[in-house]
Amino acid sequence: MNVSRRNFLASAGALIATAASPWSCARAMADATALPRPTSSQLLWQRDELAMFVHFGVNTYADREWGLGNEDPTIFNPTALDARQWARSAREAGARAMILTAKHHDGFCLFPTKTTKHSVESSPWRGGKGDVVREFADACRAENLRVGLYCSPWDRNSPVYGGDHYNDFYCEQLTELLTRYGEIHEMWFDGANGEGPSGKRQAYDWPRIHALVRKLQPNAVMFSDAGPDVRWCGNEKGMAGYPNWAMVNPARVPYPGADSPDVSDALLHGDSAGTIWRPAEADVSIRPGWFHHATEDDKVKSVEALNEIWFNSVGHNSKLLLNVPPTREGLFHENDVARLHEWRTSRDALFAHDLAADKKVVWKRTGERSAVAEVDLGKAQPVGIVRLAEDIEQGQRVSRHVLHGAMGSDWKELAQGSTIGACKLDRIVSPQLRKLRVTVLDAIAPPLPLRVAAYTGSAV
Ligand code: FUL
Repeated sequence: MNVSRRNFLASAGALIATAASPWSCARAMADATALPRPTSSQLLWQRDELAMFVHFGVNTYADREWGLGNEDPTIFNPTALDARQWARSAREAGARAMILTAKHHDGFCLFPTKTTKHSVESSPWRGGKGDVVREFADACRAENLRVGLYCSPWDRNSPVYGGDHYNDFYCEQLTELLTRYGEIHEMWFDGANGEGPSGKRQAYDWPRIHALVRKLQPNAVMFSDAGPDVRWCGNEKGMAGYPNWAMVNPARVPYPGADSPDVSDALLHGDSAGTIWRPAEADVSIRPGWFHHATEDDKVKSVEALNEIWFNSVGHNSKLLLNVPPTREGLFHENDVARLHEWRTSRDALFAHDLAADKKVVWKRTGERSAVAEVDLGKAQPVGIVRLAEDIEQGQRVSRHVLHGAMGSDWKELAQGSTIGACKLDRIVSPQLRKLRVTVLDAIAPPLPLRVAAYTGSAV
């Protein structure tokens, strides 16, 4: 098994802590007209902020994280599957998209397929006539969520895996998934890659796979460690790096299956000099595992832990993909549903009222790559969270900034930072404040007016 990604995952936590200094020296000024910019699909994707991940399949019944590929398909038998319950919980938690594991590494397909018998058709569920992907897609649309699908390139069941025909087999599965279920917003390509049943590893034909997705679903974004549209944030803790640029240097982030050098820095931080817009997606499970295990029912992450993840993912210019795994019944567990509700209530309280919403942000360029934004909140009040945003449609520019607050003319430093991008959240400790000032100290292209929001930030 290729363990390179696994080893990398293990070390990712440490890497976050020792990330390159955010104050590292400024790059040469970029040509603003040549700055990478997001496509409309990437913009839509990022503005969702939160998507829900759903890991479900034979692993749910075998009580495993990685199936071996030889699981008996008859073990798949949800007694009360209700995709609408998943979608409702996701929407109520504030998610705007949901991604299902249509096929995990074990090769079992949650949809009927011409490519293999290793699917729901060979299970007793709905008499072998069921289609989880169909129920999932319908439920997402009913709850106003965008639909995303995960189809593992690594397949431990397929007899053709590791040979010339696997790319045909995989492209046929993708064609089924991308032509039957309406508009797909995100296609998720996992980075884990090991041997199939023949003992061989597979060389994936990524150019062919990407061209197929583009042809069948031109508005979908494709995720993998290396994109092409959305990159992995470099760990499975939901913690984006900081600084975090939406741009990358494509030569530094190889596609899944390729033997990768140490790509941690490139994934965690992106690259201020990168030539491609490829923002980071931060994935994490609400429980220790990606699949449901009854032994983890009391290990659902706390509201505090989820908020910490929020500040380090969405608050670090990333999108958050939070996994909630259905049980053997085919339902989100009541503990997870309750926690999602509590978390939503907490976030609503934290971000209830933007104290700067109707206030003018006075913006002044102070140099080629520096500027100041100042906002008067009208009266002294407690401020616990400041949210900054660049107009990323014009590219990401700010590389160093500092936040000050004042009651009158006595400015106190509240926070320092590097990148801003689509969203930078700072939790600040201050007595009451009347004014906020953001000083852009450096940027890779002339900085553009920032959006500034301020919240009392008291959680319930
Ligand atoms: C990893 C996989 O190996 C896990 O099982 C899970 O699907 C996670 C999201 O990605 O690479």
